[in-house]
Amino acid sequence: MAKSPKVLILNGPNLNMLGVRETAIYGTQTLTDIERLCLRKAKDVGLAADFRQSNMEGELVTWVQEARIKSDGIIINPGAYGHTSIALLDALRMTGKPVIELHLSNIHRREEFRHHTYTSQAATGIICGLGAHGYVLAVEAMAELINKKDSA
Ligand code: CA2
Repeated sequence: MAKSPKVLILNGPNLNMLGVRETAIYGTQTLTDIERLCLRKAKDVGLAADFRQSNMEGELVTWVQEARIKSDGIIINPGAYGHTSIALLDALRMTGKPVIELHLSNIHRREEFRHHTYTSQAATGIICGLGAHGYVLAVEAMAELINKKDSA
């Protein structure tokens, strides 16, 4: 049987604190709850998911670099690094893989400094404001992007 295509799901700084504080903005689900949702949906749509979180920019950059060889697509909630990290943008651009950027909150309805994200310049598509469900939608969309590429 052929191996399932692989999606790397990355989470940036402070997302390990989900469900603990600021639940009015980010919801009550923990990152572990979200991981479970993603793994279940990935299985449904025939993807193998690798779900990770880091508070360190360099570690995220290294994981994105590795995805060039190890993964077929990347879903990333870059957290605040989305607003600041040209390094992450450069790494995402280098992958040549479909990239979905995702934010739990609607960053455009929040403080002005959250309206711009560098990383979105490398994204095939962006989801924001749909809470944890955004991750499920992103996995579904990623399966379509990968399958479309395979049949092209
Ligand atoms: O809405 C999102 O998913 C964000 O990427 C979350 C980031 C924020 O900096 C972005 O602007 C939008 C924050 C990560 C979560 O931070 C927490 C802080 C306290 C308690 C729980 C999470």
